[in-house]
Amino acid sequence: MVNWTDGEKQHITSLWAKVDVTKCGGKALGRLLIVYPWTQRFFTKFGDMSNSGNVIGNGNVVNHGRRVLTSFGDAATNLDNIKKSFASLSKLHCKKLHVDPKNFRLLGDILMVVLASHFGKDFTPACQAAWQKLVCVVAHALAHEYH
Ligand code: HEG
Repeated sequence: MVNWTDGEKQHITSLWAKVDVTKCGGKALGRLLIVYPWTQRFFTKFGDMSNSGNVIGNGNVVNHGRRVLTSFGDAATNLDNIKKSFASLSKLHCKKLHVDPKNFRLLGDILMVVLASHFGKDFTPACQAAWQKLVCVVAHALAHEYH
């Protein structure tokens, strides 16, 4: 079980309260698909993603990005129960979607870049540290039910 200090909890919940899940979720998934193009293979039904403009403007990417970041937010608001709350999603990504769990870490690191560019100087080093821990814990929880 992961331990969170009061300071970490504070950094995570106060930033999360300001996150726009549509804007940041769409950007994070869009950037994942551009920066690591092999991730597009999971989303062939999203349509044309032949260049970065098509990915960023793609409504399916924005919708799914919002869904993913909203789900990620369940971790931010439920820090002491992350593994349990992601158990069924972990099974889904393993057994049905066949997503390589390395991709969870990649998405987490991309989310960090998106948050940094969105919040600028408000994304202090201490806040970054708390969020880096969170993205790692989420990636770990999502990989937990893999076999
Ligand atoms: Mg996943 C579906 C959450 C990373 C590929 N993802 C979903 C769903 C959620 C979710 C909530 C909908 C589940 C449902 O329909 O019941 N995903 C989620 C989180 C994270 C993540 C929280 C990481 C933080 N997903 C992720 C990554 C990939 C991926 C990195 C692939 C590179 N997810 C994926 C696919 C689907 C979902 C292919 C199904 C999309 C669909 O068919 O609608």
